[in-house]
Amino acid sequence: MPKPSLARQGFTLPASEITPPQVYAQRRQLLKLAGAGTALTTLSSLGLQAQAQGAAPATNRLIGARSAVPGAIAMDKPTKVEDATRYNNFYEFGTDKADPAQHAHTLKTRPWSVMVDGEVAKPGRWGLDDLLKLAPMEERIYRLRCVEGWSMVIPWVGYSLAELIKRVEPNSRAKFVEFTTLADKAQMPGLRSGVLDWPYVEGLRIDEAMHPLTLLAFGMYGELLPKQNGAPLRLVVPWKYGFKSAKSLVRIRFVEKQPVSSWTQAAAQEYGFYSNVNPRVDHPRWSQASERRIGEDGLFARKRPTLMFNGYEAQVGQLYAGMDLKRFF
Ligand SMILES: Nc1nc2c(c(=O)[nH]1)N[C@H]1C(S)=C(S)[C@@H](COP(=O)(O)O)O[C@H]1N2
Ligand SMILES: [Mo]
Repeated sequence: MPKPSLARQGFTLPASEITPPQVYAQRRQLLKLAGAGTALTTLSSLGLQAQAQGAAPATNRLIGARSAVPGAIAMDKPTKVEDATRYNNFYEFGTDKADPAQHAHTLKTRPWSVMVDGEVAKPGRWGLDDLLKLAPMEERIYRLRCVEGWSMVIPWVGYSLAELIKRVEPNSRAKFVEFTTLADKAQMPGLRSGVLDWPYVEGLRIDEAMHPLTLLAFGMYGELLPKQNGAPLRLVVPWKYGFKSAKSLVRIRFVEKQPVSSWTQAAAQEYGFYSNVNPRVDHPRWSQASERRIGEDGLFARKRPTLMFNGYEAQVGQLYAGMDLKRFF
């Protein structure tokens, strides 16, 4: 194979803008070795060229620096990546846990953009590449507790949603944030079912959305998000039941009135707006006092006590001071 020129390998591209420093350094090292005539693959350099042209990167790597946000690194053992990518809730691809891994390959994640609008000084449409370089990528190891009674521990890669919110300058009428996710029948076979009103909509109070633990995630386990986990970007709100963590976001809207989430719309008695993880407020049809950690103790064991605010009480308890959490469930 002829040796490509340095320029063709991407040396002249300003890749440091979109690539985390460690990865960038590793790529440069690879490129040097390739230039020196070794048999190393040029996948990395092809990736740089593809990214510069706005196409999908040839590498899935997405590395984040360990987050310094208080509470961002759970000490629990991370769930096996095989479990986190094969046991999913993503109803747009079917309601069985195995459906998303099987069907989400039809999701087209590029080109992708997110409309950020409503009560802000700077509304606009954000392209995925601009979002990827908006703030430094961090690794956050969060517990995720599904309302169904199971939990996982996932090393996400992303940055605080607050980074984006600050840039669009919400005005004084922006009391809540509404999140809307993709609903495209051509890509999502689950939309044929009426289990929810599509698109999937979720909401947060503005102070919840601004909390540093509220994550805009682009990756997990050191790679871009798998489609079944909500590629190319999703919300992760670790102290709330998993359904608040909306996948494959297409719109973030700042509003004055409390949004109606898809789950509240479907069953208001069962899924309130707040949806904070709370072992003392049972779901009308089952207890929320304990949970089964996926990958532990056999499939039907439910032995871990569920923690108030999923274990994030020290960080987020103040947001709900004085509120009756049985009423605002
Ligand atoms: N768009 C969309 N987002 C969604 C869902 C969904 O069905 N559609 N399911 C939610 C639920 S109930 C949970 S528990 C988490 C699961 O995320 P994971 O599959 O990455 O673990 O995604 C949430 N986000
Ligand atoms: Mo869930």
